[in-house]
Amino acid sequence: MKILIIGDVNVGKTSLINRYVNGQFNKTCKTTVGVDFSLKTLHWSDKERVKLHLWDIAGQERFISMTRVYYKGALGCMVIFDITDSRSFLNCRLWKQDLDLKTLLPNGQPLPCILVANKCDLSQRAVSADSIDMFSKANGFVSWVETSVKENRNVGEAMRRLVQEILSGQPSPDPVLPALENLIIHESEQEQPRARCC
Ligand SMILES: Nc1nc2c(ncn2[C@@H]2O[C@H](COP(=O)(O)OP(=O)(O)OP(=O)(O)O)[C@@H](O)[C@H]2O)c(=O)[nH]1
Ligand SMILES: [Mg+2]
Repeated sequence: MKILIIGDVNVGKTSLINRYVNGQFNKTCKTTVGVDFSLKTLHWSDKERVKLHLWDIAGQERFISMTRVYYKGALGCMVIFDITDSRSFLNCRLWKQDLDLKTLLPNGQPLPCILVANKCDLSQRAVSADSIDMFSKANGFVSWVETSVKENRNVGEAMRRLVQEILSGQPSPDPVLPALENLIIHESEQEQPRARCC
């Protein structure tokens, strides 16, 4: 399942992925150039796993018009901002517009997209919960969540919520959509170790 992580420069996209995938946080993180990829297997339930392909798109990429290529085939998206930086918050509208302009699910619906208010460990907040709530509804986000990648608050919850939205996507007569079901790997279907020959 391909998931996009987008938002302005310095909001914490790479840090969030690093926390989610490796359980680590670095105070100094190099700015991303282009795009990075990470893989994570999410244990969805006792018997089901979901393989996540996380695409970490550099904040600068909104100006470079390569995003259409990066967005291709994605099933969900996180748009992240820094809660101490109101410009990064307002720019989430531009990210969402860019996404909606260039992507559609196989059933013709827009991609489920969650708004993530990061760095909530910092005291100098520039955006209130009420404005985030209004903004989230006005711009068609499925929901929003406050995170601190630094203190590991709500990172896993945000991803789970997004995956839940993706998996509960509207049923459609489109023959491509049943493929959504195939995103879940049942434990009993795990690859058995193969007898090696030669
Ligand atoms: N206090 C605090 N700092 C954070 C948090 N998340 C990330 N940071 C810091 O924010 C800075 C930028 O983080 P990155 O993950 O590189 O940001 P990015 O969104 O990937 O930026 P680009 O790759 O340039 O688009 C780094 O110094 C991180 O350590 C957080 O939750 N709290
Ligand atoms: Mg980055």
